[in-house]
Amino acid sequence: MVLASLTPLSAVARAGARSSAFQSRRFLAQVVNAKGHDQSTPSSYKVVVVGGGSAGLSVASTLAETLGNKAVAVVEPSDVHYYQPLWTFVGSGLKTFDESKMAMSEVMPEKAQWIKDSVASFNPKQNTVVLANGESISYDYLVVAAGIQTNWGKIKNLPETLGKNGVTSNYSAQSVQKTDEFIKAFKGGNALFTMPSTPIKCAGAPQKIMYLAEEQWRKAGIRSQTNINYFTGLGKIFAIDKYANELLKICKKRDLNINFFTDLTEIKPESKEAVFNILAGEAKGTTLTLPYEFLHVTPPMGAPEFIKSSPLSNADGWVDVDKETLRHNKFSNVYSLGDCSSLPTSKTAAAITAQSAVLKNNLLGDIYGDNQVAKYDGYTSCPLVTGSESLILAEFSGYTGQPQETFPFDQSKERFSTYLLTKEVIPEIYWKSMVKGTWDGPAKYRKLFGVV
Ligand code: FAD
Ligand code: UQ1
Repeated sequence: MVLASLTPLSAVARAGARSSAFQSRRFLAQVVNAKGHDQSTPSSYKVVVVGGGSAGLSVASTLAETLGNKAVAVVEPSDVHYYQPLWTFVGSGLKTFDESKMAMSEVMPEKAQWIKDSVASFNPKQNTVVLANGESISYDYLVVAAGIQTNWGKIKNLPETLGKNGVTSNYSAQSVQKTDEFIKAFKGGNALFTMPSTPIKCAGAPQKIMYLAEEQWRKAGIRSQTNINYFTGLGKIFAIDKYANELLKICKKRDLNINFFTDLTEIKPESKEAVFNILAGEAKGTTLTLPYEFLHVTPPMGAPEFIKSSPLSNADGWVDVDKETLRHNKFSNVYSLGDCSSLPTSKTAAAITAQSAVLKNNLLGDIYGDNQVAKYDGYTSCPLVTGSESLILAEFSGYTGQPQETFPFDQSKERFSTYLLTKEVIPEIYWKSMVKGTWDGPAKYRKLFGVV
């Protein structure tokens, strides 16, 4: 099937097509294990990976396979691993919640040691991390992949309102199914969708669910009694003009009102009102209060607190890494990728496919004395679902701001093919290949299709 042809060889073998180097790395790995790593001392590892999400698993799988049994530890507190990109489909009833989750024990690499706890703090000068239970774990190399923090409490009354009386969010495992329930129960009135001014994961997701809800309300015959408003704290609907222009046309055609520089600050559950701060223009500094019957909230997000307060963070709280090599700017045996990293591109699982290949190449290069440095080019992607049969597949570099598309057609146009790819094929790639460390993203297909 399609997947077989999309699944590459191991990332290590792929890195520079150095399969003989891979063989010798495996041999060396046994030496590293036998001499450098005492298997009976579980508090010391060749590599410690913090976080067993999309980024952590895609890196840990390859490293554990290459470095051998128990050379790699993954510190991860959760029993469940979520494929969060599916939550747009779950929130609109197009997929079930169960399809978005897997027991952590099922996806954890067999040869890695799963430490089921949280990291509380980092001591990079001592090469140790301290767990929530107080235990110290030491490492030769550290990979930080702890994701982004959703700050529900920064919207007044949101934590206690979420999942009740029409207030929902696809950004939480606890409320995503409520989105589907509330869309289907909606009988008309004001429907509000919000996007904060902070960095978030998948910057397209706050509007994808608006398109899917609008389609359902249109099909249910209640569209004429429904006002749909999108409030973004930012000044654009999408960062890249090629896609933003098409999205604005869709909004106009479907009577979706887009409000820029408006940031949700408070929910008044008794009166069912949402309060916004106006961030720019003549009304700057004032507030706007609107009644709602349906409210989809994307909460403000930021760097996880335990990273922010650590020596690993930059001024904004993200793990401070070089944007090309993914190596920490101060501590050379520390790497980071994914949503918690400082990499200046849009935070998505798609971006991680390219980041993890670079990180693994460079970290294994450190271990084996191989200095063919790989560089990340800022690739990221946002599959913008615009209906239950249509999608705009935005693919671009956050570093150049230019499209970086895989297929030999204009991906800014709505298509059924890219919808099916995103809904049916990419989830298969994720479970069968990405979490196993063997999916390096679509770069090679871009070359195959001659798109460069
Ligand atoms: P995560 O996958 O969030 O994993 C972080 C892990 O770290 C978690 O398992 C967590 O338990 C663990 N952790 C946290 N704190 C600690 C600690 N102190 N110690 C140890 N472990 C810790 N991306 C796309 O590419 N395409 C899409 O269409 C898309 N749509 C999305 C739609 C929605 C609604 C959402 C919510 C996200 C979407 N994304 C999409 C974004 C994508 O899911 C994230 O970018 C991706 O999961 C980031 O991976 P990560 O490993 O950095 O973080
Ligand atoms: C991708 O590789 C990926 O990771 C598995 C995603 O995460 C959910 C994506 O959303 C996208 C778009 C890609 C890119 C893959 C192709 C085939 C364009």
